[in-house]
Amino acid sequence: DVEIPADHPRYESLVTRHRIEAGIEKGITSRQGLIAQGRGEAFDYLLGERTIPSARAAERAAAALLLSADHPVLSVNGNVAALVPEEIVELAAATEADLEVNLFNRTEERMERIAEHLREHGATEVKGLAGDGRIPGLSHERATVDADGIGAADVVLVPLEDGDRAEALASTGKTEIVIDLNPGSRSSRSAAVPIVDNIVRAIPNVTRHARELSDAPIEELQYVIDSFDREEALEAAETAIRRGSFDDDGDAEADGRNDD
Ligand code: PTJ
Repeated sequence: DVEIPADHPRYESLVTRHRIEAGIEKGITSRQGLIAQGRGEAFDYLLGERTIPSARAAERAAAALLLSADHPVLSVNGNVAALVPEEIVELAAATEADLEVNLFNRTEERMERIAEHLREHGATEVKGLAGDGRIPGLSHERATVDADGIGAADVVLVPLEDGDRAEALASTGKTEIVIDLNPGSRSSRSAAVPIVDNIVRAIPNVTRHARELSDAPIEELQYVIDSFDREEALEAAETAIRRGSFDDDGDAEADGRNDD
């Protein structure tokens, strides 16, 4: 194992990267997951590796949506399982949502390993292995879902999703919450609630909001949902990326983020 000194200026980012590597070694993350992580890191760096205010609002709206749903489902892929296994199980418990393993590159082996990994982190029931439902408009493997999971859901959280699938899922009329650091991705653009934040920060934040809102009346949940403006949030994220971590001269801020 690589030892990462806790005082390294980019500690969080290096730990996250290492978790993806470990996920590949364990057979839960795909090699494409590494590429996806690299892309995410670049956006996160430009965002200043922090939760911007518009993402915080999206995270609160996501919590309210999950709490007010009849059948919420949290979709788990190879990157999610590697990065936030315990945290996603906690979010499912806090919002009474189903967990469903749903892979872009579906193999039975990886499906089973991820389900097992989630159980090791406290999940009692993990859906996805039945694969008896389909998302319309997608070719074979990528369309597969559980009929009584994502197939029957009214609200679905899809973190780090491929754009094609995010669009197809949104067009089924389900309310889609996406976590994606790229505000310009088709996934972010097709979501009712796009959360432009690193999943390692986003999931615990949504859980915290869900706990805060757990006793709230439905009117208050609806108010939180209605006051969230997706266009405004996407624009705020894009603006933050364009100028966030650079000063007026175009130099990176001297805060250590450039050290590696
Ligand atoms: O495990 P599988 O087979 O389901 O495959 C999962 C991946 C992620 C490989 C697959 O869905 C894929 O290829 O996704 P994309 O098209 O690379 O999209 C992933 C998006 O997530 C990109 O826009 C990244 O910027 C973003 N992203 C990557 N890492 C993070 C992230 N967003 C938030 N937090 C991250 N840590």
